[in-house]
Amino acid sequence: MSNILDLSQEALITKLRKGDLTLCVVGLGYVGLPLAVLFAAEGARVIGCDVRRNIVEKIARGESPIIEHDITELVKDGAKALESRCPTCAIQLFEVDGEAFCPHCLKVVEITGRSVRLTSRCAEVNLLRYAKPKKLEALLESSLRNRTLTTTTETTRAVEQADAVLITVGTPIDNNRNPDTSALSSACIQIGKGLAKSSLVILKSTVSPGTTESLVAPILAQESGLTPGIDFGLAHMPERIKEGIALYEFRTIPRIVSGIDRRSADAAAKLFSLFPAPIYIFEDTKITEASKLFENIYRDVNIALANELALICETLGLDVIKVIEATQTDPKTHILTPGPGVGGYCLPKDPYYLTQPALKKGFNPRLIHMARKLNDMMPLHIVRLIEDALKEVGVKVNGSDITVLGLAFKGNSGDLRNTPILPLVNNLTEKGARVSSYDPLVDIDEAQEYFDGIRVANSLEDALKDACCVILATDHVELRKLRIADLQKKAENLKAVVDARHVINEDEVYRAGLVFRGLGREQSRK
Ligand code: SAJ
Repeated sequence: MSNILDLSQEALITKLRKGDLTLCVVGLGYVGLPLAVLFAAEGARVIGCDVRRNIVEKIARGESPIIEHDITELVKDGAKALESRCPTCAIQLFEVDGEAFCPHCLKVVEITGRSVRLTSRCAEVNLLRYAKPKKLEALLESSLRNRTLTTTTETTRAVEQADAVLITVGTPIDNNRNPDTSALSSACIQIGKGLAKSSLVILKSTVSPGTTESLVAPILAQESGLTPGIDFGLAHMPERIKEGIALYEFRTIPRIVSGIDRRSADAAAKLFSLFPAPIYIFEDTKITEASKLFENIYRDVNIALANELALICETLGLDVIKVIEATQTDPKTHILTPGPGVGGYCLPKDPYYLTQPALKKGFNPRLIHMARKLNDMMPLHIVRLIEDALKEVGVKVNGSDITVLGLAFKGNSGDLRNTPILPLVNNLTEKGARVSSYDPLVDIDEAQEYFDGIRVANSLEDALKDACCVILATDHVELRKLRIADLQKKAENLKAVVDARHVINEDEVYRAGLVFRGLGREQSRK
């Protein structure tokens, strides 16, 4: 084994590409798996570890449990990378045939001077992306074939061979919203037992400030009998990638890193210099730990602001998206998009990794908790819009047939974790509605298990056949392209349409003689 802590950047990268360094990635989830595959694709010897045997076996067969497209492929298809960034997700914009678009939001962007305006129009070019094979699976398959990537459930045995260990396990919250670091602690025990002298451990999981020094370092030291900072390196480098564009963002998004000493931080920065993204080194692990939490809190609070503005617009008879589009022409103002709630693995729980330690020390954060509450009540607000629409057509929720289109927690993802559509649907079924659903991107069996009180159809036709009311709940490209005439053809009893994602043109709905309700829009034209 090499002493990865003292290699020059050039020597480290050369060894890595030649397969002379072994990396262990502990936790093969939405961050760990694409990261393991990308390192392996660059030639590194990677051992992916996970305690979930079914996931390890699935990956070993070349099946990726997650969908990731490589948008750098767009460039190969003739797209031009622009200098401007998307005002909503900050990703670099691209242009094809004179049309600028955000490859993450999948919307057309208008750029005029310093003003970058994300429109609600769907970018045609994204069909290119969807026509391609699942890129992560292609990379995974070649890494397995070349044996640059292997997988195991035996973390300690894998770590014994590793020059560097990347920890990418989940850090959830418990029922009292306190950070639950049990998975992290047990990963550290397994890692500590196999940790070799002169190796480097990089914590990538999102954690409360102080965790690297006060939880990870002592466990690793106790289990290995080695001294952190002397016998092995320990760094913290939070991950900023977004699901769906992880392969692109791993290479391009700026990173921050810190270590329990400068040598650890430097070694981690050298390892990640394999990717072209800039890396900023900070002196204290608490800074990078807290910074990751600031980023996600900023996003959650910004979405809560957008949601509150949407509620105000409904009251005043304004269209919130039209107002936000106007506001975005000011380069200093970036308001996110209102929606039926905030889901996914990170945003609903990360704020508590900062606020709970503050609460324990006597400070009660108000704004951050208020934003969480507001975002959490959005699914019930959508139910109110549904009830209101049904009332206008003289139908009671109890006994009505409602079809929900889109179940995933966000557009163009098949991920159901913490999806706000679950409380929305549960509330409708509690009120006696018969709910059918369709989502082109989720795994049907998984969705049926998750949404056990409703019917998860395997086609749009099947989901719509009895619908009296249709809810647009997730803004997948496929759903954004739906026309009201199509819906009416497939749902003969259709009376009302409720749009929680601002994907429907309400004039079309009214022209079709249907009742419409939309989040953040003028309510009823009666
Ligand atoms: N949402 C809105 N309006 C918006 C944006 C999002 O309602 O304008 C909703 C989505 O529908 C979804 C939820 O918020 O339900 C979260 O979606 P997201 O795209 O904002 O975030 P994630 O969970 O996919 O990823 C976030 C990102 N964090 C930030 O942008 C600060 C990502 O960069 C992080 O790496 C990730 O959390 C993480 O792992 O922490």
